[in-house]
Amino acid sequence: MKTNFSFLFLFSFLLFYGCAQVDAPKPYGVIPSTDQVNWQQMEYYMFVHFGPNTFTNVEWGDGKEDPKVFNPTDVDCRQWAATAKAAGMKGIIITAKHHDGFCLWPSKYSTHTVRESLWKDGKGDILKELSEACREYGLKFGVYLSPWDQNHPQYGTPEYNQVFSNTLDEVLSGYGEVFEQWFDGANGEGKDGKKQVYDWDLFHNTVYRNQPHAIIFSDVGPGCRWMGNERGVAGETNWSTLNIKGFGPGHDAPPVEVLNAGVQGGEAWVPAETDVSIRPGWFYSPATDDKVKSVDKLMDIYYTSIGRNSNLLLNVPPDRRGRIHPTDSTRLMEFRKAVDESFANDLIDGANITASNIRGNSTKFSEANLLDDNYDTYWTTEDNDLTPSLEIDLKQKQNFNRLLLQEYIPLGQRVSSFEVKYWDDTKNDWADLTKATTIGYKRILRFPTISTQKLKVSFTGLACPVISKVSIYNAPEQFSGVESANTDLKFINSSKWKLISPTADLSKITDNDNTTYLEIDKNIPLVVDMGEVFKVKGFSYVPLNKVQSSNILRYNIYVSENGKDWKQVKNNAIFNNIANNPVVQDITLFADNPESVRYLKLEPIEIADSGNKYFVAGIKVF
Ligand code: FUL
Repeated sequence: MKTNFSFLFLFSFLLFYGCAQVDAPKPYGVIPSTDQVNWQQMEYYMFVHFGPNTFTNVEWGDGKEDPKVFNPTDVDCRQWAATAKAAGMKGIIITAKHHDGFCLWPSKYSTHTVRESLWKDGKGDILKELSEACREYGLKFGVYLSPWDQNHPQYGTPEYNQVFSNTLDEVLSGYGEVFEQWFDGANGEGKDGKKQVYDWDLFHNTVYRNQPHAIIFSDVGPGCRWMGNERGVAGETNWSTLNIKGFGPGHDAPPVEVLNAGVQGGEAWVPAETDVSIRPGWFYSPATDDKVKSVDKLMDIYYTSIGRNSNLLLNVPPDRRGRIHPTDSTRLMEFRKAVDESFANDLIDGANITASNIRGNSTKFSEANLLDDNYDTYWTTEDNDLTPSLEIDLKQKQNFNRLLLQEYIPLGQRVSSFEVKYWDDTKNDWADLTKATTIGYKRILRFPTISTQKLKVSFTGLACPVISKVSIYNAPEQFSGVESANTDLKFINSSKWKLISPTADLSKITDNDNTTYLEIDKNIPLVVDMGEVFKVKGFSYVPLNKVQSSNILRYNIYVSENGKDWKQVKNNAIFNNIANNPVVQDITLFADNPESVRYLKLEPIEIADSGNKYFVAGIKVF
């Protein structure tokens, strides 16, 4: 009896001592701050674009709008918060001030605010109502503030930086905790064409002085980064690290391809955030009521954002009442249901996992940690084992089509690639299933449904992999999701069209294929002859679907009945936000009284990438 007891004691001591002796791996490269880890775990939150543009059908107001255009009839920020909560989101970021300079709170540093509007007789404050609603619903509150301000009289002078810093100070001290400060890098002209050199150090200091835990978003962080497009597609390879020295937001940002993929071994931890709108534009317009993204499209975005090591900031713009439109809220609930159903049942529960190596053979780092729901426990290996693998035995044949992996990012992003094989009964051997590059905080792979009992995941790390979670799901099959075309517009048949200028193949812009396009010299206008006179309301310009490429930014439009006498109907007009969001631009020329038109001339003035050529992937006339 006595001997047994001592033996047990010795055994427990050795076991404990043995475990305690094995140290965790050292962090690899740069690592996230605790605030960045907490932020990454939010995964999904709402963007709200609201302001004068909600009422004027434009994406970028020019700051000359009468503040009285902002006149929502029934603002209900609690409805926004309730919707976000029910959608499974963790917070809301609001456009407190967009490029038109209009402040959604009664700022003492501006005369272009809700105070000057008719809403609540000028006594309202959207930031107050929304921050309170977020607290009530247990959501985090964040703010978007555009340094570019086309209204402020001091924009373009050295004094403006202090004005903007005061404005920030006001917002960040007046409404409780702010989890994210969203800085739009856009830096256009202000009144009288004045340009501004932003004082980012001043702005950042103001944020951290007021909100030490806030994550600062910009093209280059420092808290998190823009991932390079507004389509919702983060890089298949997506490092949370980036080289930032010598770069800045806006004009000074690294190329979009770099933002999309991050930089392996980059000098700072600046994880990706995917900002994308549930509608084609960022602001509400009745014209997009029938263009709310489908559940399939949203699911696709889920996989290309959250499933690719990025947070998802989904924009849901309130309508002219100041409420989330029923179509959008219904879609959000359907989307949540689709996500919940896809990830309801983790088939790995109860599986046997055998690792090729366990660090110090310690239970502290064993495969069992992959199965629990504690992010802070993980499986890892000896330092020198950069290519370990996991064999997963599901104990019986299962059907599945998704694999989810999570690295424990407090020790850095370490996995550079991984391969997945399945056990093929018919061949009695392992067969290739899929492979990918980075994992990061979360990676979800989709593949056609497979039926097998065993799976093998082989990693290649820059340092020994540190994996917190592996999950396997059989999600209902998804479509890739294509946005529906605008069915409202009646387009003129192009079979009799001729291209007057340039001399080129017309079919490239009439074939409804957005991947075929013309590349035209900037000084040559696009002139189309429709073959006969039609009553015309407007036209659609289909840009090439590639961010910051040679799409037309500013343009003139002329129309003619005979090809000799031209009438200018647009002068120095702008395809708003086309650099970052190159979606089809439907432009109304004659809203109420369609005019007789046979010839259309599109004359580019400025190209989105400032180049000398421009792209046209399609032209339609309605
Ligand atoms: C861009 C802006 O120009 C758009 O209007 C929108 O606010 C988007 C989120 O950021 O840079």
